[in-house]
Amino acid sequence: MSYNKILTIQDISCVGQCSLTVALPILSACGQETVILPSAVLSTHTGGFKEFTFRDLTDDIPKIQEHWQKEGIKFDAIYTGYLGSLKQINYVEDILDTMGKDSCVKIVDPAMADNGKLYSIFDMEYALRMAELCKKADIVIPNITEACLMTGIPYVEKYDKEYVLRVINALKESGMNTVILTGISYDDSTTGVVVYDKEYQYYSHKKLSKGSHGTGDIFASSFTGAYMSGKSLFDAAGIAAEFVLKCMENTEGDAEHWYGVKFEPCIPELIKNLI
Ligand code: PXL
Repeated sequence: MSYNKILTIQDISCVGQCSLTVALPILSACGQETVILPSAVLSTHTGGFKEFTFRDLTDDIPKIQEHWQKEGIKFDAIYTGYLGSLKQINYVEDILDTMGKDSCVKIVDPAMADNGKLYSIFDMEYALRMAELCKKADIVIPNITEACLMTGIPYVEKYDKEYVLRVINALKESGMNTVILTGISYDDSTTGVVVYDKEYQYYSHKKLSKGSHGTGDIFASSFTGAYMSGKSLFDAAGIAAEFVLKCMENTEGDAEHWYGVKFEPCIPELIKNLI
């Protein structure tokens, strides 16, 4: 299993089991050195809590980058998630351009929308700017809502493989590299992940009746951890999909835990699948 220095850039939602509070433990559990760059600190995530606080750390980003440059710090992988503003995307673009080793793997999860809607603080200008950032990545991990927003293809709830291929082709034609499209479901009992490097591959598994918050971040983090530890794209996507399913099953029926999934007890299972 290879050991890498991975930089992940996303917010800290103090409560809510998403972004950095899942990326850091999951990447560490995958045996990877994890460097964090918090884009903002929020009291909670924005998906259902009211009156959350938001401390924007945009202005700290170039100062932190400059210090790392002085120290000669470079990364084997850079994985970005939820970002707070257009200005942050500009800074992150520069980090992708300058802070990676020659072999650096750049992974961008647009983390801006789900279920046909943008998250509360974003607008279409942000979505289109995010599409530009995605073109700098080796691997992008959108869900179908994010892919539709970035391509202008209307989002629909029911679709077939032809529609999914149209969305992926539009992403690729716009200049994106490997696409991992999450939450792709062709029937009521299964869902899965499409991995499109040079051809269409689909990993499908059982679908639960209800979606959960933060699962996109858990998928992207465990995918990044598995891929950087040496798994193939498709195997890493499968490991991440099974991990997300396990975490959701572990949370099902706990109404008080509406804001995220109880991923921590499932970490040993994730590690087992990496060996
Ligand atoms: O899980 C994505 C995410 C990350 N960070 C914050 C969010 C969300 C989704 O709503 O609000 C702050």
